Amino acid sequence: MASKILIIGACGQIGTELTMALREKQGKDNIIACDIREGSKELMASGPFEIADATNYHQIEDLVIQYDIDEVYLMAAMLSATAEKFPMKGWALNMDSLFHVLNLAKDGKVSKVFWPSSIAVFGPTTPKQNTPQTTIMEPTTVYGISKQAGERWCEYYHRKFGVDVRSIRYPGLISYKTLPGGGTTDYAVEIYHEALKTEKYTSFLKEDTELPMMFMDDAIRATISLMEAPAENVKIRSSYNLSALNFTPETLAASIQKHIPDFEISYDPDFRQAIADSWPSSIDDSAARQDWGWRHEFDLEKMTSQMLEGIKEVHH
Ligand code: AKB
Repeated sequence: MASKILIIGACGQIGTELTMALREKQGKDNIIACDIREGSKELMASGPFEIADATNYHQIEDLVIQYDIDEVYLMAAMLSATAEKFPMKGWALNMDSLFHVLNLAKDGKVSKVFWPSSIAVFGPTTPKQNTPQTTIMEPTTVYGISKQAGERWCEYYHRKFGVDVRSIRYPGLISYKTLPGGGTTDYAVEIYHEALKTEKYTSFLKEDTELPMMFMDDAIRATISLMEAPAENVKIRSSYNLSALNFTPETLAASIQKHIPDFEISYDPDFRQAIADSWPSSIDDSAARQDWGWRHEFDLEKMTSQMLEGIKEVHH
């Protein structure tokens, strides 16, 4: 029998596509989507949806009982740029929601948990190129501190209580179906929309700021394959490094210019530059490749073609 899955934060950038992909794979009635507000028309029409606040333990527990949930994907979070503006709110959302889900698993109410971490767990003292799985981690953002603490708690709950929790340190995620909100890597999505709309974009990061990135299809495939991996293959219970591409605003603009020759980029860095400067430029993900067979499929050229086509189809 297919597992019953609850996706918390189902209307966000990752949640929307994860919900659709899992519904396609496991049947729409086995995937219960919830969020604090309604999402895209496509998501709302695709299967069961409930309004719930990730920081309210009882609301989440009620859904787990009502739908007899086996697995929870906790995708609700406040991202890096917004959390710098609302530190206490960011900390509360990111940590409270995680404890609720870990405690449900510890008490035997759900059997498996997915929780997303991020490259934001790293900081300025971390080796910047090909950042190892295990290395110095001194994050300097509220979001990064919450993700690093979250990783420690995931590993603790696994070691101490046997909780089957699995996690990925996502790089910046590029998608066309749902916009990201409040992240430092969001420029790499906005740029495609503006290229199609006005043939111009002003980047809030400098031209040579290199960051690890990934196309959403790869991220969804990675997430589902980590969750499907036999438990004994999941050797890391904090969070796995995951990598696909690394690029700068300048290289991204050049890949768009191959399709839209008149596209122009300019630069006006803001507070997000300091956040980006504290993160790695590239990531060593050999543990994920070895333990559960991770391979990325999208390179920069393939992603740019797909993004431009996808945005035209969905938004124009
Ligand atoms: C952000 O920019 O905050 C996120 C992330 C890298 O976790 N996209």
